[in-house]
Amino acid sequence: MTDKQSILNELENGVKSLQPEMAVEAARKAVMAGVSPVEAIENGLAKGIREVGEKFARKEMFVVELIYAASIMEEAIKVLEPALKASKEKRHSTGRFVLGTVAGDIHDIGKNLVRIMLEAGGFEVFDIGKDAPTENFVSKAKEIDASLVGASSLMTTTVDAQKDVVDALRNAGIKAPVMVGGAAASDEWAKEIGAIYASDAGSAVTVAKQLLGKEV
Ligand code: B1M
Repeated sequence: MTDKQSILNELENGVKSLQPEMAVEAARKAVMAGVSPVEAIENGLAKGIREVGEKFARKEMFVVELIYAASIMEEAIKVLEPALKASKEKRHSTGRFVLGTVAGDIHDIGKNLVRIMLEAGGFEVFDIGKDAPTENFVSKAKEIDASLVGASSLMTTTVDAQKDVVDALRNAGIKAPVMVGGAAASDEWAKEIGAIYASDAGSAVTVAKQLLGKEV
């Protein structure tokens, strides 16, 4: 097995077998070995947390274990974050992006990755946090004259709040394109509510740049 593959396996296993030392140490190894931080997250840590999510859904894991696995993933991401930010060096402002997780939803690991990648891509990101009331998307977009607004939702029970965000922005006369993402969103859903879908943090940057007519 290649070094890279064994590091990715350790990242995945550290999260899914609830071993923080393994995940954090593997993140350090990934940085030392020059493994792309995006790959370390997507093909390592995120694979582990999704497996935890599946076990949770099958009632093979408790919510405390889900919370613990998420905290392990966050610790390992902290180790990867400097490499992630350095992976793209453009520092001029590509656009002003309001980003949040919709009302009722406290999942923010994916949203935070989107923020990091957008910042690395040169966007000024105004992160309004998780469980963000719809009005906050509108007020922040007005305040900063946003070029784009992004709403993350991980749950089927909160995905409708993405539509609320689009509707509230349009009612307030704000024309900035709205990007939606997260496990509960899809391309079809985005089209239905007048938004644009991005499936992961990398494509969020590509899609955002395309929307603003910037070089990808
Ligand atoms: Co919970 N949770 N969770 N959870 N959790 C899910 C979403 C669930 C699918 C698990 C399951 O049952 N299989 C399920 C939802 C079911 C449904 O849809 N109805 C669920 C549930 C039920 C819950 C609770 C209700 C559990 C409970 O308390 N009984 C509760 C929710 C409370 C609430 O929000 N009000 C809850 C809580 C939690 C934790 C706090 C323990 C933790 C979150 C910690 C945190 O975020 N700080 C957690 C976790 C970790 C998950 C799973 C396992 C993993 C989510 C994650 O971080 N993935 C999740 C299962 C799953 O998603 N398969 C699950 C890794 C992350 C990198 O991926 O977030 O998809 P993701 O982000 C990606 C893309 O989606 C995309 O880019 C990211 C990076 O590539 N993306 C965007 C995300 N946002 C984007 C925005 C964009 C563009 C792209 O533009 C704006």
